[in-house]
Amino acid sequence: MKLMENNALDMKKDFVPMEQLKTFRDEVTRFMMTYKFALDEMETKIDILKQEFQTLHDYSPIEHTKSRLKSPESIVNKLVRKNHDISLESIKEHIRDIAGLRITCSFISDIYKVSEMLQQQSDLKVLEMKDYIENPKMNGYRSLHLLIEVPVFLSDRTEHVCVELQIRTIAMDFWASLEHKIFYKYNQDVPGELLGELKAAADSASSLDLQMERLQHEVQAIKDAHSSEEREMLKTIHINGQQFRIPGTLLDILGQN
Ligand code: 0O2
Repeated sequence: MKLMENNALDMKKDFVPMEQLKTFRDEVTRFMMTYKFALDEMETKIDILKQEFQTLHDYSPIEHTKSRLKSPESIVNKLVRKNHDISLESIKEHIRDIAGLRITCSFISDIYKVSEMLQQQSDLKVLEMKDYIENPKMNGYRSLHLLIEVPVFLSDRTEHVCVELQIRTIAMDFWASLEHKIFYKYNQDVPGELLGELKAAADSASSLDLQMERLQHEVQAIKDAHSSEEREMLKTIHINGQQFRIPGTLLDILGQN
């Protein structure tokens, strides 16, 4: 079992020197820290987008975010499952979802808006994109997955760290968390009848998303019509060389129209 390239712990020995253990612990801590920093950076980016949208448009395409670092136990389990070496190099190369960030949006169009905004950021590199909304999984799972490389600037070097981003609607998220729980409850051997019900629930969630999207467009169209009506009702007047936009009805009352 290879734990580290240069400081491999010899598991066959009865005892491992304390110094070697400490060095290993420090290396693992340093390694995991870069993933935490990458997550912090991504969360800040998302928060900026959220605040900017909220301020400028009185609305945000991002409902909420949730981040997690994969536990060392699941990292090792995944390496074993995939038949890879157990070393920091191997983890870096093969486990690309150590840092995970989930963004929940209200509408499907918001998912693509958020993905687009992140892809335009020059310091981020999209390594892979899986669109399970266009192409849902057989079980009904839908979500947009992006694998993003984030530069993390440390005191003595820059690390390029992978973050797995899952962007989904509230309905998609509701379904995925329930499906995940059921999967684990049945130890991954879910009865066929339940799988059928889950697929039907995924279809309902998908219809709900489409219906909400249509409603949102209708509400937006009404809002746009209102604001253009309001704009039309405003009249321009000039006082002391300055231009003012005043409601026409107010000017009527003042006898200025
Ligand atoms: P966890 O505990 O959420 O991290 P990979 O296994 O990551 O190397 P894969 O399977 O091609 O490669 O990755 P993919 O398709 O991008 O999916 C990775 C993650 O998406 C999963 O991580 C889940 O979080 C989520 N996911 C994918 N398919 C499903 C699904 O059918 N149901 C649910 N509920 N979630 C799904 P992990 O590592 O499986 O788990």
